[in-house]
Amino acid sequence: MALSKIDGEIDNIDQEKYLRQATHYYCALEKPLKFGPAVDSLPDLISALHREFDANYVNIEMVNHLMLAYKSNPKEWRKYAKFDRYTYTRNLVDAGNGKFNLLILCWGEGHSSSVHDHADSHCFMKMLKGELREKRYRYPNRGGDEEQQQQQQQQDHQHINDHELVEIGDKPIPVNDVAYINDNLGLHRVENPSHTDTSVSLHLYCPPFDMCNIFQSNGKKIPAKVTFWSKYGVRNKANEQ
Ligand code: CSS
Ligand code: FE2
Repeated sequence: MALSKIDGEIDNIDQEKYLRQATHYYCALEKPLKFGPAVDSLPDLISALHREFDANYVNIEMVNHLMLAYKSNPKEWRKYAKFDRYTYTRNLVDAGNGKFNLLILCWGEGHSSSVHDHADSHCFMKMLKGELREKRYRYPNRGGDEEQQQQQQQQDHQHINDHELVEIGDKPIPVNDVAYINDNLGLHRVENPSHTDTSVSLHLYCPPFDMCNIFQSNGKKIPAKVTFWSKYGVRNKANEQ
């Protein structure tokens, strides 16, 4: 299991490189750590995250533990859960002193994201209500380490067009589970498969980002700005950050 370090002293490029390397082999924990702190409410979770991010390094396993240890209570998160008829919404719950963003995402019936990356940040996604399905894809043409080059060679050998998105996973995320992804692990597309029920998820991104990339099925990468639908329970009418 990898530990990841976020250190203000290293510049952004080093940090990006560090995040890619440090989290390449990371597998999310399925159960909370045996001796990790208890989390009894959403305010508790937010305080514990602030304590965790106070240090100039961050323990990704501990963040995963905290997200898993919180058990969804709609009374606590309802005020952040604001839906739109046409698209999923991103609602800021806490800006984490600039070190992380905690968001509640609200997915109407059948809503989905584009295929996207996470700007070299860590992404934790915890289900609060309903269902979400996550499809993963290999990050197309990501230069880099030996293993990726080997994968690329295998695909070339199998005559897989390296420009097309290659699906590498498809799974449902049940309520209270936590999914983890970073750009090393690939891209994803998230969908509420239900046509009768909404879903709600809690996302932690560290470091925070306001741009990511979305991908067409031919692998073409398009930069996209991400915006907040509401902040701290208050609707952002301009739909801007
Ligand atoms: N990354 C997407 C949601 S799926 S993790 C977003 O922040 O909008
Ligand atoms: Fe995502």
